[in-house]
Amino acid sequence: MKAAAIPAAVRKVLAGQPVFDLHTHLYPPSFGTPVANATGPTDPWGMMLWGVDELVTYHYLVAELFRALPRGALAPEGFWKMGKIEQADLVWKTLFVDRTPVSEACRGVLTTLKELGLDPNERTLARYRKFFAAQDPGKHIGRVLKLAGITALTMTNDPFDDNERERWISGVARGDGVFRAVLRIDPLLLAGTRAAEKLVKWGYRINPGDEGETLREVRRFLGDWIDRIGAAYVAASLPPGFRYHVTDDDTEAWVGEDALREAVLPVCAERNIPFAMMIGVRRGVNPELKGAGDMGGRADVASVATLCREFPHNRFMVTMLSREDQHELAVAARKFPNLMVFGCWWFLNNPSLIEEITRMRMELLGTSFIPQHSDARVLEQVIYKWEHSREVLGKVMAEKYAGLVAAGRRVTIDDIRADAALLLKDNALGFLAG
Ligand code: HDL
Ligand code: ZN
Repeated sequence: MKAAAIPAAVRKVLAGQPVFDLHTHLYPPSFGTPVANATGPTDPWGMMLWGVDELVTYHYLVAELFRALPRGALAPEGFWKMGKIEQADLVWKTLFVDRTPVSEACRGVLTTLKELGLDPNERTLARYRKFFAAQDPGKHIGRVLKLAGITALTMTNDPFDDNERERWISGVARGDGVFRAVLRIDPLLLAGTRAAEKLVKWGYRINPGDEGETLREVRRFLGDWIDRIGAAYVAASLPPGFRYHVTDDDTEAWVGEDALREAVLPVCAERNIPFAMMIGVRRGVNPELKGAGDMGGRADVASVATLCREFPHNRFMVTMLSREDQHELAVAARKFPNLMVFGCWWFLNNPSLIEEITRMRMELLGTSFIPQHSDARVLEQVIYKWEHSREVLGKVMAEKYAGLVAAGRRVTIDDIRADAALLLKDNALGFLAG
């Protein structure tokens, strides 16, 4: 292929390459939807978030709202007391009308509206609301996933969340071939006492006086839920202070170390599924902002390396929140084939950082990494998150192919197709399969 033809070929191949979205907070209609719509009643705690009011009140935009409002004009608690419609109207006016929506989260809403055939220049949400109110959730999901080019994705399924747990226990919630389940276990590692109280309530024998029995019961709990939901993998988000150093002078024993070593990793190995660690989140630095109140911090890549070395029969998927940790993590992945680096997580999911990180990863790891996940919380976000990421990935791939041509290596359309399939789907599916 002529070098000049490569960029366009890459763009075309990526646009047509189906994606497996490795981490989202999306759910099918069986999990309930809080929006009154053409086909169903409202379910106030429904988990399938979709439509323009959810898009516009995404917690990324809530954080940006409070930076744009005049200081003192509205306290967060006043915002939380508003209804969803009122909140969305305020966000739209403040960030999209009174100001130029140049942030990535704002641009994302506009890309999504455009791809759905709506005019992103409306001064109010009225026309958008009319469009979404006329959609049937099931059909709308199909259309949105097609626009995003997603053939399957994983949910985030947290048995410690009573709302979600009840939906599984009652049998209404279920994963399927498109919405794959993932067992999310943060409280087990981060809030052992609270988790133990819940496990006892659910019938697991947690006995502070008998660690062996307790760990056996934690393993039983994990196995029960992996089987109940058909988990593709087990996941936890971890703070910057997460450490795992199995050394004689280990002075940095970390809260969840026993549960991790004696329960989570043995069960994942036994079930032949990966454990995903999303490391570096500092929760609630501004609790007034609720879901918008988290930030990140530098974490410890040596702990990831120790786990990969100490548990060669486990597979680890790792994403880290700090830009400064990305290079060290990619180097760690060079040392351990049982370590799969994935995504540009949360505050890294911006074009400038996706480009920097993807370029660095491709230079160190070739095509043996998973460049992106959407982390979408609202259904339609996958449209922009994947459109924007494909654009950046394509730019980096074309640049690397140009380097190959300069080195005398021919690049064919089959090369591009094979690489796109690995990066957007097959690396993830292959790592999940074992
Ligand atoms: O813990 C997580 O899974 C994070 O992705 C959080 O959900 C975060 O709030 C988020 O939405 N990131 O995009
Ligand atoms: Zn997430």
